Amino acid sequence: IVQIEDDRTATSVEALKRAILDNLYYIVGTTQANASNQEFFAAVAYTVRDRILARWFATLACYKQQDVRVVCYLSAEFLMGPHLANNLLNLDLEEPIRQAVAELGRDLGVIEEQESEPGLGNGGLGRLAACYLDSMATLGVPAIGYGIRYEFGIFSQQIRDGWQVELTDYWLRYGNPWEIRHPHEAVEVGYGGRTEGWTDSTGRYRVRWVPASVVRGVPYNTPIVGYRSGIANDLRLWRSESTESFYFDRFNSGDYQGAVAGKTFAENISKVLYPNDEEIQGKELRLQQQYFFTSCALQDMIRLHLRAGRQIDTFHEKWAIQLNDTHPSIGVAELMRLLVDEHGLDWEKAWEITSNTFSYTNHTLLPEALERWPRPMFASILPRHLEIINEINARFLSEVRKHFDGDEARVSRMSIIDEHGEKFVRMANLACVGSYRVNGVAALHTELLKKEVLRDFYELWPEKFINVTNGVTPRRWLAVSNPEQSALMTRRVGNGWLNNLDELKQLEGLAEDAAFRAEWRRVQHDVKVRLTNYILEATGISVDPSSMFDVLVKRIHEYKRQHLKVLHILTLYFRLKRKPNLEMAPRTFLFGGKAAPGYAMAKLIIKLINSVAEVVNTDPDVKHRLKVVFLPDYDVSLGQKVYPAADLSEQISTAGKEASGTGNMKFAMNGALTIGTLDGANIEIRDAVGHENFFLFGLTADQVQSTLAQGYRPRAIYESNPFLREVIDSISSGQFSHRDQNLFRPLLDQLLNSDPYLLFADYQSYIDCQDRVTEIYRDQEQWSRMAILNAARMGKFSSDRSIREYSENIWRVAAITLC
Ligand code: 26V
Repeated sequence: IVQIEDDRTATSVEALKRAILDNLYYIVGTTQANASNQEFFAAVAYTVRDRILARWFATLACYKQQDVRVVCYLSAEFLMGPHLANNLLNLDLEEPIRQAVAELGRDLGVIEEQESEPGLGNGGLGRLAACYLDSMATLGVPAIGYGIRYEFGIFSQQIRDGWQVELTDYWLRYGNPWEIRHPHEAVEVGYGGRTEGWTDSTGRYRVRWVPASVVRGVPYNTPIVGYRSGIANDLRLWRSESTESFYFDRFNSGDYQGAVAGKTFAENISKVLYPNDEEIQGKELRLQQQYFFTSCALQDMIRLHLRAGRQIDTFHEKWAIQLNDTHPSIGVAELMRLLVDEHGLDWEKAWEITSNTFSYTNHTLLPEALERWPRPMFASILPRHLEIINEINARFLSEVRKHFDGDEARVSRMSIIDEHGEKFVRMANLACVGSYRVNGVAALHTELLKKEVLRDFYELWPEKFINVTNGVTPRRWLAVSNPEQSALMTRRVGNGWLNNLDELKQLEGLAEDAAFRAEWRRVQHDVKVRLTNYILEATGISVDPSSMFDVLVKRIHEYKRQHLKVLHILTLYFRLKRKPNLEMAPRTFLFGGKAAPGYAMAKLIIKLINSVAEVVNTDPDVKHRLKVVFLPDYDVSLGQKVYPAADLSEQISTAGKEASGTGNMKFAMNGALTIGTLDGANIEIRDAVGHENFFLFGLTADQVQSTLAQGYRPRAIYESNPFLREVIDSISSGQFSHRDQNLFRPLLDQLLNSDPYLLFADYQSYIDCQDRVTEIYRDQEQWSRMAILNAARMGKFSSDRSIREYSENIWRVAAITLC
């Protein structure tokens, strides 16, 4: 290795200035005087990337040399958020870059704001994948993230007349300085066609798949830098492109125009991320996407495996594949196809390899979110895979029959093919059968998987099931997003918490230190002023930074119960209407989140929030004691602004519905107090921070079940609770919809007649709990004590802990240090 301190590696302020100007001129193609902030951002990003490349190559060389098992995290979504600030922190380049940028006449904060975030995910699941990449690079876990380089990420959201409007997210408009395209590592992926038998030279019967069309997958690599670990792992996202011979038969018959039309099909596959929508179920393009990136990933691993001089039959010793939900679970059949059809292994050996390679993480208990593909559609897109799945299924079901003699009802429930009426391929069943570990994402969630959703599989293979509670990275979610509080904590306990979050335990004692509490509140106030300015700019609404910031940000879904929060706001509103001089500490209610474009009820909830905001914010009787704000276009960047400023974190899903939640962790780490149900990871957060430092309300998951089983009648609750009645009646009277009594009818009818998420059952408990919140908030000293204890006790919820558990209990990989 040639060691040269040059403009691409040196980190003195002078060298960084030269490097930025050099990149601005020769790569971006502009001059310092003419460069927009956007162009300047690109030059800074290239300057940082240059300083990553050496570690990137060293990391790969080191993995090769130590011959380690590599984790491949397969995920249809990676919700990375902007890279620059995070890379600067992890590389310890923040101060020299800040100074270099300043000396070139620009402000680093302004430059960072130029980066358009890669929104290649919907929410929790995609953001979890991003936190896990950060932790793997920090801990030195050899890892590759595999996914799709969508040209359009999650839509961006505008609010017009209170309604959500979706716009496309063309995040690549100004280019992407972080990625490097590797066309020489492209692979081919087939679709459709037929299968045929043949006999190989040893006389063995083999099957070959003759696809009708083939697309090319081209990898784009983005470095994932660990926090001061010297390590940079790879995120490999695949773009679909057309091959020269997309429609073989059309080329052969001279139909050049028709053949070129195939480009559209190929280029469509990586075009756009699907929003979590009821309507994805059964969409051909979605299955084509899933197969596309999964096949690309597996071919890439096999290529790397063989290139390292290894035999194919040791594949499972060197690769651990984590399936992030069922989206990549077609990989079980694809690896079998590659091993049996392409590499000539016999079925038993191939199955031993496959079933010792995959593990599956489940992320949802909602039955409507479990993936199933209509069998005819599956057969037309992946005919060979259906044959393979049938063979896997036949062998599996005979094992089930052996184990549970004669229990045909169980056999039919466990079958990978749903044989009732219209037939389906059940992807969760395929994932369970093909994996050596299956995990849920919080203790309650894993218990419910074992008891309900995957009960049959648990009874057959109890040893496969394990819990790994989610975590979030304290680098992005504390250090990058909340520099003020981070600095305060570091002044008191040093900076060891950045890669050992348990060290914040040392703050516990300071909860009793009045001077520290005062400092804590000063910092919190500054952070709230920062958000206040943003809110004014983004919405035109001015809020009071000394009011309580009560925040509910997450995807809009009925089970998350944003509308329960609305019932609370209106309850307070009518108290003020009855007694305009009532003493009430001012509260600012902040909402944010996207509704799936096809999810009418979620969109109506957004309209309801905005309609209530319009009335409450302008009512002179309220005298600014209540402010309701819907922040448009909630994404990672906005999350980074919101979590630090929150006083109260709303985690109010119906118990038993939220698999884990991860926003709950981001809030508490930043010192917000939680009001929440016993759902998902809330339960573990409450145990960690202390029951006395958490506002608990609502039915338990068991009580939810029994309430529904006993014939739940929400209308009876409405009739017997005058406050609830007043709120519901006011909405139906048109008080918030310019007298239109029909606008919110679908929502109200559902609540009164079925209320599947039990808002009415939890209403009074929620209101009473909110009144306790109000009471405690009046005592700022007490509130600060509780906030400090929350922040101090969140060590368990660092994604570093989660990744250690995956490494030890599932992947059996050892972290390495650089050689
Ligand atoms: C998918 C779908 C698809 C069709 C119908 C509506 C619907 C609703 C939800 C989903 C969820 C997809 C999986 C997901 O994002 N799960 C989230 O994963 C997080 C990370 O483990 C976890 O914290 C959240 O609780 C969980 O909802």
